Amino acid sequence: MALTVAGSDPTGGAGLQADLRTFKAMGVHGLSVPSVLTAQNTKGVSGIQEIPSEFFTEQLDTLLEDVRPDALKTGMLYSPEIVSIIAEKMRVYSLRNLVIDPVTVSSTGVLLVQEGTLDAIKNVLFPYARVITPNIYEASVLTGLRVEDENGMKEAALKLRDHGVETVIITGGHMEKKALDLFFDGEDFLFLENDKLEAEFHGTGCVFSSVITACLALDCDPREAFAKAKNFVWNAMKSGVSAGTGMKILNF
Ligand code: PXL
Repeated sequence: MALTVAGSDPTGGAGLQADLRTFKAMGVHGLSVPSVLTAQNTKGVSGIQEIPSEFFTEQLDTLLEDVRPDALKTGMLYSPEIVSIIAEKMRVYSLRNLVIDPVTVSSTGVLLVQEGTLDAIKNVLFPYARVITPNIYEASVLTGLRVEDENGMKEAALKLRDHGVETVIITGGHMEKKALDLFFDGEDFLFLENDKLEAEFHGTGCVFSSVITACLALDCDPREAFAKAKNFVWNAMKSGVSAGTGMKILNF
């Protein structure tokens, strides 16, 4: 069983709905706790409504008192308060196999976090993480480095791992020309590359981190999970569909 703590995306292309679809495709039962709701379509996000923190806490406590996930992931968290609550529950329920996708902006450029949220994720939640999956933009914001090429990715991975994270995966799908992802577990740097696909896609980061979470729930190691996720997302992008008139969503 895998748990996603993430934002709702009504299109199903990203967020909690995409995470649950991915868990299902990986053969893992999906648990879910929404942290925030969005109003959006394939063209963009028009509104954000946070879940009140008391009710967010109640959702987590009620679930976790009874059900134990084998792995969990976080997606859009929105506020520093929500981040602290998750860190506390990691401790109280001795949860393991946490994957953090430090969601910052939507594919259309809308800011998906309140001020201070990314710092809270870095300082309060990273120490509990088995795997983190920032893209190059998020890696830049988190480290203060300009992450634009292979060397920048390596430097950022080293710096990010210092926050107590076991494995850092930086996704480079937003780089020019190639889609290059970096895995770093403190010992080996491992790059995986694919050709870049032309269309604009929504939800690639969510699906990527969900495959990793499902793999960890199934007892794979992070390196195996990385290769699986890269392949899964590539295939799902190649058969991507247009649900509306905006960005394509992954199909799997
Ligand atoms: O892709 C990042 C993301 C994550 N979670 C939610 C989103 C988005 C992008 O729009 O809406 C809920």
